[in-house]
Amino acid sequence: MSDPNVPLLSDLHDQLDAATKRGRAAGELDSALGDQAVLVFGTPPRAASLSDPTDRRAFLARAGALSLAIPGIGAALTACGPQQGSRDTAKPKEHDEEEHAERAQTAPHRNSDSKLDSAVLRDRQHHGSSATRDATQGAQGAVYRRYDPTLPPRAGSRVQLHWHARDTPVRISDDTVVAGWTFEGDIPGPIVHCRVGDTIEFTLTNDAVVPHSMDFHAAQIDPKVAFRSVPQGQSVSYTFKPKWAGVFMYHCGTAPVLMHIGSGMFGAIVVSPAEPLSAAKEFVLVQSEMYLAEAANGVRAFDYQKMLQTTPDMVVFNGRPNQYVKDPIRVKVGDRVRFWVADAGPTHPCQFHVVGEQFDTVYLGSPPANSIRGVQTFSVPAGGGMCFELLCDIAGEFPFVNHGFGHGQKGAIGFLDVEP
Ligand SMILES: [Cu+2]
Repeated sequence: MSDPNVPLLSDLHDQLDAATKRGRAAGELDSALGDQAVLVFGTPPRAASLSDPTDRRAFLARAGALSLAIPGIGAALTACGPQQGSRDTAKPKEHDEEEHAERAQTAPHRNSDSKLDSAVLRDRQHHGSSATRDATQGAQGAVYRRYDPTLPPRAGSRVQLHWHARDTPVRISDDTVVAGWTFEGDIPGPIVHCRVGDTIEFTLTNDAVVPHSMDFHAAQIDPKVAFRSVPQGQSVSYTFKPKWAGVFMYHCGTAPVLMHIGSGMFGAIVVSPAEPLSAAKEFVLVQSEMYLAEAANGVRAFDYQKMLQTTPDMVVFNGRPNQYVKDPIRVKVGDRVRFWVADAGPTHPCQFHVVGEQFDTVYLGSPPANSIRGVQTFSVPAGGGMCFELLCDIAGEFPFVNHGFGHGQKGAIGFLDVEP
């Protein structure tokens, strides 16, 4: 039975509403937020009665502090307006106090990340668009290339990656070229394959005009240092050892993150478990959404305002609409197929399903643990990754789809051809 003294999460909305109607200024709520506040999951302490205004404010403050408590999330949630922008994540800690004072005096929704980071939104010429000079130049000459979904072999226990962030036009279909912000010139960036405990030595050099960064979801590392933004011509390096198996997204974490992921700066790293899984044909699918402006000079830029509206023009696997319809993934009868499915978003999940087949195993977390059996469809959240296995014991052409068909219809579909 529920305890009447314990506030329910479902009441929070009403409480907030009522507080606002009583004239509580947004600024006052904001000023109650502090970096010391901690988000409490589950039921708050019994002493915190929401009927007491003081306790209610403390509770709201704790809940509201989510964006401050998780580095990067603050930037993602609040960085968005053209006039916003303030804090450089690379600044040393001693500046924090004055930054907080400065923040308290200004608009509640200002960007908690870097001035440089938001440059693209303040730039009048490219206001909220990926159409930089390098991203658009030579668009006519951009050649279509199928993105190979095959999981590459593991490179060894020490993986050295030196990647470049660069703007370049990318042809995603016969008639569409996009103004890409990329890792290594493609959308998605390269597939990385390693094993739990391997050492990844990573360097990002920024060749692009806008600052960029790299956030590996497979790393446990201080994001303020490792995932910091670097301006054009500079590099950031860090090393990590993945602790968990799975498929993990990587992405540029520069504010506004929505703009950078939405313009192509993402990809996947597959971390195989220490104990090998059963032999299989392994493929990597990264779903992403595309929000595109009308073509100008033969290239379509990614459009930040459309990203905010969250109705994509295309939803795609590995950066191209319907590419595996035109050129399917081919296996043989008797093969076990393992799909490592990551969802780069930036916003929508992938309800992954194979028509005419069933997954004998889906790993919800780190394989080989956390498996469930006999699954028709499972949702991979934006920013998440999951491992799907099926045994191909029947020949045929099996569509794999995002079964959220409003999105599947926009390009997140392909064929798995099982040949006799
Ligand atoms: Cu970026």
